[in-house]
Amino acid sequence: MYGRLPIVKMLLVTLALTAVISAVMVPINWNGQGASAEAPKIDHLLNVMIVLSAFVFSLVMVMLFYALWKFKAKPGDESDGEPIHGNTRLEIAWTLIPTIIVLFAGGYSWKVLDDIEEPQKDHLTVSVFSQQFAWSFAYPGKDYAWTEEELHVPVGRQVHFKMHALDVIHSFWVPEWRIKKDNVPGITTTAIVTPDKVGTYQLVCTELCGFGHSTMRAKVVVEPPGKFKKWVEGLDQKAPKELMETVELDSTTNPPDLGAGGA
Ligand SMILES: [Cu+2]
Repeated sequence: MYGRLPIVKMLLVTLALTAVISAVMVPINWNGQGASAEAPKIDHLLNVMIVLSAFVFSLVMVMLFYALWKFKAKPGDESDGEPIHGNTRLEIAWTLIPTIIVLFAGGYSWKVLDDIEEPQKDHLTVSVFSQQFAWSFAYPGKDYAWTEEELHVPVGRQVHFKMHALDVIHSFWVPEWRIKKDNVPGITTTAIVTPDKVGTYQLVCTELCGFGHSTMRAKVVVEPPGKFKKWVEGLDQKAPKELMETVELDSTTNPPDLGAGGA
């Protein structure tokens, strides 16, 4: 028989390998500059996932190389392998460990999502309209001041972007904000973002939506509240009737109330 597996040694090697991989991968700035209150939480979540993945990868590699080294047939050994059937301890381990990892990853992600989507009382609502291949935006009050190709938002205030796709599926993404949300014809989806750095960014469509997809961008300006207010007041276009009709027609489905349940 095999004798006892050096489980403690294998585990130590696994942990050491996990530490080495994590030390290389975690310091890398995968998402670039962050410019929202949500960004650090999402970046931290990504780092936690990297460490978990490094652990799983290391565990598999250590067991694979141990098996290759330990159970390699001697030269000239033509005999059959040992007739074995099942290994209860091993099966419990390979069921339990992944279950714990997946439940932890799911629970932690849930907590982060719940956290960053917590609505603030003083939030600003902006309607986003996407169509092949352009973005436009409507602001509340004053008959919905409307603007094309340029989005302004105040710094330090939570914004609820209500998304309306006019033709096919598009996706709203400002890399520095981290948040990404599909715009789906027929329903209203909502992205919740709290921009926390003044600056100019780019809104990118991240859903392949046709020939002009790669050009479907808009300028995003995050500015102090006073400047933002002036800018909105200076807009002279009103949202076209057809656009406001989609707002009424689209059913509000998102974000679903976490924990609301129901059949
Ligand atoms: Cu698009």
